[in-house]
Amino acid sequence: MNINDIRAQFPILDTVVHGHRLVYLDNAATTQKPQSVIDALADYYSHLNANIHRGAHHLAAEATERYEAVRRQVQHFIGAASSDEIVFTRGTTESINLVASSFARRFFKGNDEVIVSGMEHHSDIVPWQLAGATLRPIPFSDYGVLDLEAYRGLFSERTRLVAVNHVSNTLGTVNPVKEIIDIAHAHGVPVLIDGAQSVAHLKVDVQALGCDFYCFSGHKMYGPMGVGVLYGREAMLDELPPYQGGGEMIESVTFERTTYNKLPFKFEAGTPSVGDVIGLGRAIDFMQQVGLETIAAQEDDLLRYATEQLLALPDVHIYGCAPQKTSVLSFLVGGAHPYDVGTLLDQLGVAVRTGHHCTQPIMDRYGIPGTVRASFAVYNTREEVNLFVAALNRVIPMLQ
Ligand code: C6P
Repeated sequence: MNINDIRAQFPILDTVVHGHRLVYLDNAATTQKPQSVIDALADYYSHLNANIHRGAHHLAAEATERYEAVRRQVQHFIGAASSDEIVFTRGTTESINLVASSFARRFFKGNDEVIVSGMEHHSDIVPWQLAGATLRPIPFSDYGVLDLEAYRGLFSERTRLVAVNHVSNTLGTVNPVKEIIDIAHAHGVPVLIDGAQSVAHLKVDVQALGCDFYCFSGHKMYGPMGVGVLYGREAMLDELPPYQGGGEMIESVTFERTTYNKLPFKFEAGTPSVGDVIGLGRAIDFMQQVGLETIAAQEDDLLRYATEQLLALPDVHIYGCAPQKTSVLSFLVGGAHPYDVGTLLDQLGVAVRTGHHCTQPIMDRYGIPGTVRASFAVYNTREEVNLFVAALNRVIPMLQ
């Protein structure tokens, strides 16, 4: 599939913004959706809408089958051993909150510590604080590389879990999660991986990694908003108490006592977002049709090309220069506030994200208020990078 064929599948890319053709470089916030995903949502509500697992009628049976088929599809997509290990959630944030809440109730004893990286998203910081843990952050270098020696020194008898991202949404660093997991397991400590920024860019195999939990969001991988995944190793999920109570997660209910459903339904209380799950299945189809290698190669090329162009500009400082990096380019222009840069770029049709990107500890680490962040997806082109750099060249003099 060539890039024009890929782009033709994304109707939103034809949008005109302030008189310019949209150059969408905010893919780490959310990717755009191919027509097949948009059609899947319309088709679901036009022909299939029913509550699942409950009704005896044709639509309910068909919707249930389609929903459960996506569970098996996700299982194979990330290499899980069983579809019982795939729990549908609203997204990465809900997946991590689920684990934090249930894991703490099962395993916390008081004075509990969770090791996180210094480059975590707030979604992998705050749920642990809410659960009562003290956080022990792994420091990272100016380049944005985690200090694994310091990591080894963070373990204590109070360490209950390690929770780190696979790819940093702000620095683009691809973290050495296999090594991080092996070190934690040598201490008998389970590991949660925040995969929000990795599943759309790298081949993920949860069994090869050996992680205990892996979390991601549909909307960052060409799928709909409102759906995400929690992968949990079956033995681990079996140990955890339910997160929310309600329909579907029970086996039997009396006023005296409730028993819980088997996996994965124990963790799926209430009516799920059935159409969005079906849309997520189409998004995985899309990624597999294009090919994960093609996606990675295209994004790596764009990242390299854009980095070279930005390094040639006066007064531009890039944050995050790890040797293993993907898709994300964070930078500042002189002393200009990132919001000003982003607003001016928007006037020229270029969509980037500005601010702390829900990673305030990273900003504190560098002593900056935020960054401007360009992030790439498979439908972006070198021509768009040229438009972005040309726009920056127009913006920079306005900021002085
Ligand atoms: N990062 C960004 O622009 P949700 O919102 O639940 O889909 O994903 C949360 C999340 C968790 N971890 C990482 C590493 C993430 O990047 C995100 C979402 C977006 O960078 C929105 S702040």
